[in-house]
Amino acid sequence: MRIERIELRHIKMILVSPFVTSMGTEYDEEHIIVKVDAEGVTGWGESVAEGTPFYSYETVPTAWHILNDFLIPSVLGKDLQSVDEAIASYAKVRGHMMAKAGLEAAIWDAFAKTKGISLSTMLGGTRKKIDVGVSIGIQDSVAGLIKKVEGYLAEGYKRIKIKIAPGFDLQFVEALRKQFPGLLLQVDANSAYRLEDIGIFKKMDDYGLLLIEQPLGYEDIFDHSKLQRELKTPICLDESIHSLDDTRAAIELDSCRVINIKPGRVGGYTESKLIHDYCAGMNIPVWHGGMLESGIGRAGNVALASLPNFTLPGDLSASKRYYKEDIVDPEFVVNPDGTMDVPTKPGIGVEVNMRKLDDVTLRSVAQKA
Ligand code: OSB
Ligand code: MG
Repeated sequence: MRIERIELRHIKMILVSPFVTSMGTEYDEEHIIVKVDAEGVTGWGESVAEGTPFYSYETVPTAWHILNDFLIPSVLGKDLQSVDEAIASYAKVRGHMMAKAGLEAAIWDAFAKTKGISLSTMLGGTRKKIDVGVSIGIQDSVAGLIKKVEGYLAEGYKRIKIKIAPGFDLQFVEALRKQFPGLLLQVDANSAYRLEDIGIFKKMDDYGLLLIEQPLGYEDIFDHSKLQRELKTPICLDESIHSLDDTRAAIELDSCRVINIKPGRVGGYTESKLIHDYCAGMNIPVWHGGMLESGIGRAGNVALASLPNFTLPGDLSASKRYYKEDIVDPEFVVNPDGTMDVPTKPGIGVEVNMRKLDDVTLRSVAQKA
């Protein structure tokens, strides 16, 4: 498959409501859309580097630079036989996982379309529907949170995740558990605590949470092992995991008992699959995280989440939970039973709506072979 042209688009989409976490408040989401043209097929990917370096050191400008100056030139004009060959051509670039994942996703899509199969099939997916949950930002009040949760449960969502931060934690967990005794509930701290805060987690340990996501440092594996040792509730790592090697370290040290897989954080679907397979062999459940993607990124993520060891519901919610209008047709919806359909058409299986994509594009650049 000869790579003839690659286009980048810096997009900005306004969230339906501000997303508040321990890292700050997001009103909109900036990402990069990657479009690869290759012998009559078009592959689409989304790089989830954000406008700010608060979740990850990568930002839209750093990912744009790495894509434009290093990754794209390494694959442009090549007649690629496989996704692995594309990855090998830029393997000497260190880090910048979100930049790499955006390009890799577009190449996966183009290959799947060339073969006429869905991305789910090409990745080894085994499910036609996946279980989905919703990630809720920090709310002003307990009453407000309960109302939000009621709304999402009525839409079918199978699992609720709430963001926590010091001072905005136990009261919310306690209130939700009281109101919804059987609720599948988990929390995400985005690295807002230190090991000295163990007392808070010991209290949280009694509320039957599915997991506690990334309580400590965003690169830490060691202190999490000390915390996990003191808790019944599984710790799940997000920010600290950038590769299969990080995953092995975290599992072998018992730093966590669940892994959140985000392709953007680990450099793409290929590394995600390696982590998925390793965890399957170690009896470690995985689930698919989210980065408030547009429908382009979401489509590939839903395909990845159809692999067998994604046994916990993902942060893969309906398009309308994030944006008034998505940039793909059809938009992603949640079925009343809390599942989402895995697209079956070739590649990512949804059409990019060019008019809507143009509306959210701030700037673009293209390179031709
Ligand atoms: O930590 O999982 C996270 C969004 C942006 C950055 C980090 C995170 C999140 C979410 C949202 O929790 C998940 C979603 O896309 O629904
Ligand atoms: Mg997280």
